[in-house]
Amino acid sequence: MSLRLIQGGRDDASETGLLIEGAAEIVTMAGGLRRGPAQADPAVLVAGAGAEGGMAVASWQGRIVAAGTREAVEAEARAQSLPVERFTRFDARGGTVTPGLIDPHTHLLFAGSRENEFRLRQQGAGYLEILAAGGGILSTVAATRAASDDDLLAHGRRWLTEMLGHGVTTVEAKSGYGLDVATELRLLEVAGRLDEDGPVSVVPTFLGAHAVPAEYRGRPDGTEAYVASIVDQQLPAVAAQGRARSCDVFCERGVFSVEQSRRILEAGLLHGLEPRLHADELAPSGGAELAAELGARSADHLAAPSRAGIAALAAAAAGDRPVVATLLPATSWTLMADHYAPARLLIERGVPVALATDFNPGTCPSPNLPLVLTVACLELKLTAAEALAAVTVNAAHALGLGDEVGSIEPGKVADLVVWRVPTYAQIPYWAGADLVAAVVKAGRRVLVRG
Ligand code: IZC
Ligand code: ZN
Repeated sequence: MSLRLIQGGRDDASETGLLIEGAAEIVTMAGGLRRGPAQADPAVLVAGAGAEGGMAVASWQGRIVAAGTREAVEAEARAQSLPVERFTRFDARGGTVTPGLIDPHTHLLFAGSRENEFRLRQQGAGYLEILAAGGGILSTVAATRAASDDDLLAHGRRWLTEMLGHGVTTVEAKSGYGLDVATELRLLEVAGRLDEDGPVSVVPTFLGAHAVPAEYRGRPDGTEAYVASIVDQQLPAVAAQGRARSCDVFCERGVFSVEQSRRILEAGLLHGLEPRLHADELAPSGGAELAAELGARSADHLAAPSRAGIAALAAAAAGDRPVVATLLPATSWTLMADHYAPARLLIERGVPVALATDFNPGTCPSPNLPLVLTVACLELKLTAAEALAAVTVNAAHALGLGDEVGSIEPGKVADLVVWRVPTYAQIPYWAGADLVAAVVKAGRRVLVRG
């Protein structure tokens, strides 16, 4: 492939100032969290007739200075006494510039693969049936426990590089394939090291409550005993380590109950970890209701929420601490589900919607976030603008990073993608295509198509 990965690029002084020019459109996503009708507002700047130099974005020392016509952006930089003549220039060649994409729900770190389940599902096997038989998450846990830190780091680098190639500059990464103190800590440590290495930002989440591990399963009180071990052993160790920002639970009938999930998430809160949930992925399980009750940052999946769950999220959205509904339609697609998350209803009820890959070896073996946009448009009936808001500004809010990333506004981190299409509406349209011309991370070009 002809993409050039510029590793590091950190001490290139010429990139202290960067001016991207010649864009046909700049999707700024300015204006904060999107909900209701605003989900469809990309706050786009379009080159009018006679805008010589097209549309431009400038950044200085990693932060956005201005976006607009090239003339206006240069004038703003000068007004701030910045040496705009010495800025590195990058020609967007009539393409589209968006904020760097944010993937707010992945299980980035694991070992092995599960193509056998792919086949079993074609033959009609259900997700929880495969798990109960010791497959699914449990097979990945066995492989992950056996992997070395170096294996996990190499795996993480491989997939982060691929995500970057699809325009992704920030990725949430859950633990959850260790299910014991030592391996959960290892996974969070590897996620933290990948973040330090860059260029993609990695946000670690603790997911000890992903499944009940094999060693607890034979016991009559196995699930309760495992929940106690999360609360008494895993959470204190995770908090002491300091890598994870939030605590997640797979709250689903047949996995962890609402009551068990509440206990774990409340214990996490006491350790300073924000709650987020796998909610109602397979069946209405009270996950959406619990997310609203706890004021979670996000309720994820929601492929099968109850009416009461949707009402609870709508009520939270009307308040000052909305729960972001992070939908994962590529998972429903992989599971060959007959129902998808009620995205239109959520938007109608004012619930902010984000989208993520759910990248994992079982239910979404794809790291391609733009492809998720395509599935969201076709199956969730989102518009291109709604879908793009869902992987930029709303995804940033789902991770608690809304003040830093997710939009092109003065002062925010300059995470940008230059796309080889003249309008954002083509991003979900060219399904599975390789559309990225360049990626900028904190004002530095980290990927450029040669
Ligand atoms: O490995 O199956 N749903 N967790 C909850 C997953 C899917 C990932 C997996
Ligand atoms: Zn997940």
